[in-house]
Amino acid sequence: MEKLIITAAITGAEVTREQQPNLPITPDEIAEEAYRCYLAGASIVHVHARKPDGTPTQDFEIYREIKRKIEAKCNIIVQPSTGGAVWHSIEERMQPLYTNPEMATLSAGTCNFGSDIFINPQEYMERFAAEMKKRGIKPEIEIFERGMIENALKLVKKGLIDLPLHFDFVMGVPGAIPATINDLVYLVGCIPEGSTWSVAGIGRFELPLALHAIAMGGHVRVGFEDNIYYRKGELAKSSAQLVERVARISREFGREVATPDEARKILNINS
Ligand code: KMH
Ligand code: ZN
Repeated sequence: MEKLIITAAITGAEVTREQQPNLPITPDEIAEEAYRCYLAGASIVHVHARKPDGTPTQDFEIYREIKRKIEAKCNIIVQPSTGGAVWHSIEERMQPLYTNPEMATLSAGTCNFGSDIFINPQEYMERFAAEMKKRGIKPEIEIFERGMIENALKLVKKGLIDLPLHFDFVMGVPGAIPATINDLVYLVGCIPEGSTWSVAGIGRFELPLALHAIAMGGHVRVGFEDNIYYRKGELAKSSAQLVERVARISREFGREVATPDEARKILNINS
């Protein structure tokens, strides 16, 4: 089986310090945690920027500083968010692309997001995709609902993204696709042959879905953006602790963990 790519989603836009005291917020904290996740076995770090007071921001300068600081420490793939927070404008959400990362997220449709709406109409998807294509950035297609796979295929037809695609199934967001094994198997069956995929299970679904992805030949995303607990009632010490557990289980299962350069090969990222 292909080596396992572990993505560490270390900050997100929603989690607060009140909920998770070890949440990295400043560029220094984010870079330090990205490095710890790299040492624990992550080959991609999914990043969201925050202002010093913890407010989510899509500010270009902050993303550039985060990227520079992570790259000074290790060769992990830096994957900024174009999703931002639900209230960010398209212009704000585009900003991290201007730092020319190797990879970035591209959410493939609109969905409920708790009591909010995560808005991704056709125009947004096309603008993100076109900018990524222009800059040679590998999109990670974020799938929160089944129909979003069709939206991604439409972008392929329009020549805005290229096969093979890499999908991330974000499962268990309240109001979007539930985090069941049946739903995961169904989604995997709906993507084009030759695609790669990872799964990000939200909250208590993170670990069971990760275990299934390891066995199914998919890849895994863990970290405070998706889940702040190590086990029921016990906060995780860090996202690196969550990465370390998945790496350990995968190796025990007989599936080695990919280095960043191996992940680049698997994902067809030419750097
Ligand atoms: N924070 C969510 C509204 C992404 O990073 O691309 C969107 C999100 C997806 O986290
Ligand atoms: Zn995100």
